[in-house]
Amino acid sequence: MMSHNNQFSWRLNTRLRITIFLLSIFLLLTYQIFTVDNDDLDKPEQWWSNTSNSLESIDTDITNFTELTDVTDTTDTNDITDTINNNYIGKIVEINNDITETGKAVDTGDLNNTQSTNKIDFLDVINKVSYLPKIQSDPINFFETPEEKALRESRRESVKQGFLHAWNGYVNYAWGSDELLPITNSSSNNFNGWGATMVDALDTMWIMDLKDEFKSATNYIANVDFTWSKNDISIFETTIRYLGGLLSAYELSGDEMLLQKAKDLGEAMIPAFNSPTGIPYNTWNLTKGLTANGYQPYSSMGILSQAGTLLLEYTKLAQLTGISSYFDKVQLVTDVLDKAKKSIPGFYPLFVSQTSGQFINDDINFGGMGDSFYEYLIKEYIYIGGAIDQYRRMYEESIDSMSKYLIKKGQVKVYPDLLFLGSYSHGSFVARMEHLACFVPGMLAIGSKTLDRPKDLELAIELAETCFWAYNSTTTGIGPETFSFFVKGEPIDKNKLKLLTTQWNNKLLPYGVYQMNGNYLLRPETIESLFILYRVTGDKSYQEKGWEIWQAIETWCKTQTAYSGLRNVAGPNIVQNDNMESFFFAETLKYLYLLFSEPDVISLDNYVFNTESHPFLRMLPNYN
Ligand code: DMJ
Repeated sequence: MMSHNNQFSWRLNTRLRITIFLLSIFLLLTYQIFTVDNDDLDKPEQWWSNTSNSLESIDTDITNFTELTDVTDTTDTNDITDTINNNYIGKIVEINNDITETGKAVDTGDLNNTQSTNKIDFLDVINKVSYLPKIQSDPINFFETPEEKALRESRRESVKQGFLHAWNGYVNYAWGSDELLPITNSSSNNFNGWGATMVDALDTMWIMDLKDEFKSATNYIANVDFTWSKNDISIFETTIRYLGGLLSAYELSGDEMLLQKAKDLGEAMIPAFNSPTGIPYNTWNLTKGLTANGYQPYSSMGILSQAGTLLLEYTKLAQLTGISSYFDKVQLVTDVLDKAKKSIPGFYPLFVSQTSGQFINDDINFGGMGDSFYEYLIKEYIYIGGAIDQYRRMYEESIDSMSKYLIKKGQVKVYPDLLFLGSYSHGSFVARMEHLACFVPGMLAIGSKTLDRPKDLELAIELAETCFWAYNSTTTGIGPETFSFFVKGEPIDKNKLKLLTTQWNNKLLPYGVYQMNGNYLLRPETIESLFILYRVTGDKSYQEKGWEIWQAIETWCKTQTAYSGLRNVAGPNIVQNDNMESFFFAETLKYLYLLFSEPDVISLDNYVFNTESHPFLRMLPNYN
């Protein structure tokens, strides 16, 4: 036992440590808030490049209104469709037992209690696949003159060269690691060190006809063991980046090794679904999870987007392997979320208990933690050719509520009708929009065509305008991670307004915005929506917008060896963050490349993209 004196000095010590810690945070924040740097605007900088001003360099006179949040956070393949569908239809069999066995070491309660009563049979799903209305605009709308064609192709080539620049940086300095740190030319391993960039980039390389690069990557991947993990892995990130990447690269190339790896990985993650309700744990240790002693995941609080964004990947795995229980796992998650109590129809709160299957809070967001759950409702419906009506119903309810409660006009002088997508917390509207939410216009557009909801397309076009406007309203031409806006009719404090107007005029903040998190993580969402709207409407102005964004990325994010995210998208001194997410290869560059490709390259009428932009072939009716 600890003596009284020891206890006392231990407490004193702890208090002293806490005081020192709080004092350092206070000093650091004071330093950030009161220091201003006026370097020139010419080129991006590395935030640590000058140790004496590294902190102030991310601050400008917008500091008072800017959150300083950390950065933590062709081949024509159409003919492959039939081959794949024909190959696997015969193999659909029930082997549920094998799969639940794997997770038996984990104490997860009585799973039978929560199994869906009206279990949907995967064979039945396959038999009910039907043709859905076309998503892409009539080919005639894509007509171009020879000059327009030449321009488009030169832009596409520019994106391809950008990809090669980034890829070569990865090959030279980070080969085999998850991601390249593009300024220090070192690497990071936040995704279990399986080579996240390599897997995420595979299908983009195939689409760009970079077959040599594709081959060297698959040679490496052939020796990666996807069945173990050093630490806990994120089930969501592993599914969307690795599993999605392997599956789509397999569908495009037909390389059986990739399907085998996808199966290894998909199977290895199955125990994470063995919670009392079937809602997967957010993180899982593949190795410890299989030991006899079992493994206790640290969180019993499921995150909506993480639980709901495994649907496409596991349904595709079921289709390609013939193991229908992969589908059962994810269908059960949908059923639990569908049945859980909600205060507003179609609004699914961000946290859900894996034990009770009920929602924990009432926060609603189409940005972080909510986003891809909604995206997958309509995408699963499209992928399975409308075979399960539940997905249409859930999606339509959500979009109706989103349109009713979360869309507001802002106070942007030159665009008085600009619409913003906010969120909902504790019963009130939150006037804050996220870059992540800029996938919504694309989602609305595909939903509008599929389900004949013309109003959704109008909203999609307006919201895409807002997302592009946010890019266009900063000194770099790149949009912020999040921003808080004034809602139409809301009074603005006169003193604040004076200061804000100066910042708005200098593009330090977008007009009508009073606070922003100026990080840019090389995110794709705005470009994704521009690409989808181009394919849905044939309107070439989306290509112009995408090109402007690509030029801004070239100017501000390019480094000697690759591309880097930014710590601020506005200000006199732009600072790079030495990070290149694997989704830059999977999504940002792919969507840009496709925006400048012929419309039948990865047509939205044949493919559905997973949330990491990995194209999956849609199921076709009567293929057996
Ligand atoms: C990607 O990993 C996926 O698009 C995910 O759904 C959301 N965030 C990133 C890209 O920003």
